[in-house]
Amino acid sequence: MRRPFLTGLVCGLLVTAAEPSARQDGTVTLQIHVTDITHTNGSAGIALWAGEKGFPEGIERALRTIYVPVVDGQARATFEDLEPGDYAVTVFNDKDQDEEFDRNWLGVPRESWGVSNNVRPRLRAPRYDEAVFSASGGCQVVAIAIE
Ligand SMILES: [Ca+2]
Repeated sequence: MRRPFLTGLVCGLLVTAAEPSARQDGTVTLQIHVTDITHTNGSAGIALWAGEKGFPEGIERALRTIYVPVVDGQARATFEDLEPGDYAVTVFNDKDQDEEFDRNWLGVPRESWGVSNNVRPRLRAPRYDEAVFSASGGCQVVAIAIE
C-alpha cells in the first residue's frame, strides 16, 4: 500500500513569506494531489471528511467539497483553515461534469475514484476508518492515485 503522505514534500506556494499564517496560527492546510487520472477532459470532485457519516458517497455530508479541472491527468485542490484533527479525502473523476458519481445499472462505478491512504477494497466501498489520517498543524500533502 502506498503511503498517504509524501512526508517532507513542501506544500508548494503556501509556504512563502507572503502567506506565513498557514503555519503560525495552528490551523491545518491540506493540499490534495490527485494523480493517474486517465480521462483528461473532466473534472475531479474532491471531498474532505471529518467523520464517517455519509462516507464515501454522500458528499452532501462532507465537510467541504470542491470540483477542479483535470490537467494532464492530475488535479490539485487546497483546503485551508482547518482545525487540527482527523480527516479523510475522497475523489472521483467526474468525466461528464455533472457533479454526480456515476454507476452502471449493476452499481459498478463508471467513473474512477480514490481515497486517502490509497485504500482500494475490491468488492466494497472503502470505509472511513481505512481512509482517515491525522493532521496536526501546518501544511500537509495528501497524494491520491485514482483508478
Ligand atoms: Ca459524473
